Amino acid sequence: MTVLNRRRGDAKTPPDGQPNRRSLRKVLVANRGEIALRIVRACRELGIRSVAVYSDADVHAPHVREADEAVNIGPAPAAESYLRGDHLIAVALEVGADSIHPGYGFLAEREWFARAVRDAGLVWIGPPAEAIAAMGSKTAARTLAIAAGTPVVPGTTEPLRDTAEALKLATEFGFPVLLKAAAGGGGKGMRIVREASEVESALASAQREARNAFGDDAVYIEKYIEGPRHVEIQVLADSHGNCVSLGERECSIQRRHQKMIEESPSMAVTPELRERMGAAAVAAAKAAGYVNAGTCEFLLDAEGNFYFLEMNTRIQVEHPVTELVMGVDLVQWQLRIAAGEALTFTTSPEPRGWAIECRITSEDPANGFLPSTGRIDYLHLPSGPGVRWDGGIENGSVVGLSYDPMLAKLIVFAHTRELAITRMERALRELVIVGVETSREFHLRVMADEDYRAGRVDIQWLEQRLPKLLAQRPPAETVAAAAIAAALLADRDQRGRARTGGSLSNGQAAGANGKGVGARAGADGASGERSSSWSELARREALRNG
Ligand code: MV4
Repeated sequence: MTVLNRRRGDAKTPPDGQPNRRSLRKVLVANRGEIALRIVRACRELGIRSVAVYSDADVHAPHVREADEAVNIGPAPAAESYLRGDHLIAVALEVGADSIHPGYGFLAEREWFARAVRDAGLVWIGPPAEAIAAMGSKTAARTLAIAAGTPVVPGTTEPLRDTAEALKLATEFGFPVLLKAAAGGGGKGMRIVREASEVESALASAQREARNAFGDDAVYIEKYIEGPRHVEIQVLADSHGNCVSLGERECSIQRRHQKMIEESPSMAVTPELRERMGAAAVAAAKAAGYVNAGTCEFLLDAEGNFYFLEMNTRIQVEHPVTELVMGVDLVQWQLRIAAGEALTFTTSPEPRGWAIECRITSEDPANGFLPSTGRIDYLHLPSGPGVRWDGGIENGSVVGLSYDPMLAKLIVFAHTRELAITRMERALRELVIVGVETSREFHLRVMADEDYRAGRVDIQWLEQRLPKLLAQRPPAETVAAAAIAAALLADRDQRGRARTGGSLSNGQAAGANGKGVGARAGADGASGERSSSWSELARREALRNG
């Protein structure tokens, strides 16, 4: 294509020898939702222009409004919009962007995209394509880690040839073993094997699943580690050879390989262990020629042994907990590193205080975490001391099924873990989302759980605990709030304004402090007349149902 208005960054080196950060002038943000907004905000703080892209489903999305410019990139399905790398590069060149930030998901860890961005003369705000490729193959990543002296789970670095070889190795490592897809991630193509008789069928099904999911049936074998925690180490590496670790994140609270709650630091990590895990992560990153922000995932067993699993070559969803306890803006650093700046610190900071993140998703925990859709009819965000909201929704946002159900992240920061939990409970109570089911109530129950409060968690904890968590009766306030939500929507429907579609039936478990909704409705409504009758209706409805 013909490239018009193409502007390159000056990339001048000022007298102090530091490349000028203004060598990034305009960033195309190749993502949506909360992370797109997070990147737009970092750009604004650094004086860099931002260009949002949006599908037809995201015309009114906050990231579109907050960016300096925005370009429509096609229909709602990601395959026809956010995943069209060739088109995104063409758009970047057309609008005179000098760089692309991929966020997480979508194209963030596609080697070919990182390469194509670079080949188009644009700056890729992420690690080199070669590092993405090296870490993309789990067996190649293991080979790198071993060479770097980073501990890995006992196992192979070559794909299994056949059942006989698998049997021989399983016997050598001892059952149980885990078969894993070399191209894997997210648990696909993974099989636990507890005895010799299961090896043949487990290998066949792991290979079949790997071929279907990744177009590559290579499967390797590891000793299965029982009941570990998932602890990951954040690293930042610049293009001048500096690489630092930024402490750990405890990510054990997950369901079906989807993290739900993360925190930093981890209860299970002592300063001495942090230093060793940090050094191991930095060694693995250096072996991969890593530059920019990245994360090494480890399993940490009950005896304090840690094993490298894989490296995520992107900014991660849960990066804010690290930002809060380390006092480092990771997304700003991604931009500054891509602009050629050197890190201004070369030793790891000590974590200060405690941070917890809850992922607010449009899923219904009471209904098998079924994705919920609808219009956000009412949104009230928590605030006050130590509260951060990284969100991609607002009043009126329509939540569909085209994208990931994560709507936002609620992150809190406090002096101690106990105070952080209390603060998270307080913030979750302030949060009101009416129109779609969300994970809010689920998070409140975890915060109240005695195992969670004691820090007694591992990667199996949540799935084992779910029946107990879900069996609880909803607190009275939730029932009252559901009544209020129903009343608010009924009132609006009655007035024939802002038709709410299917959200009336959806609004049921929208919950929060019932009194609060009623009181706030008065301040939020467009006219005094309407809002006073809202709160009146809501109050009567709550009294009737309570
Ligand atoms: C393991 C493991 C136990 N032993 N490897 C899951 C996805 C992929 N990232 C690696 N995974 C695991 N690898 C050995 N040798 C347990 C898991 C695992 C897991 C890891 C991290 C977070 C959640 C998990 C849930 C189930 C299994």
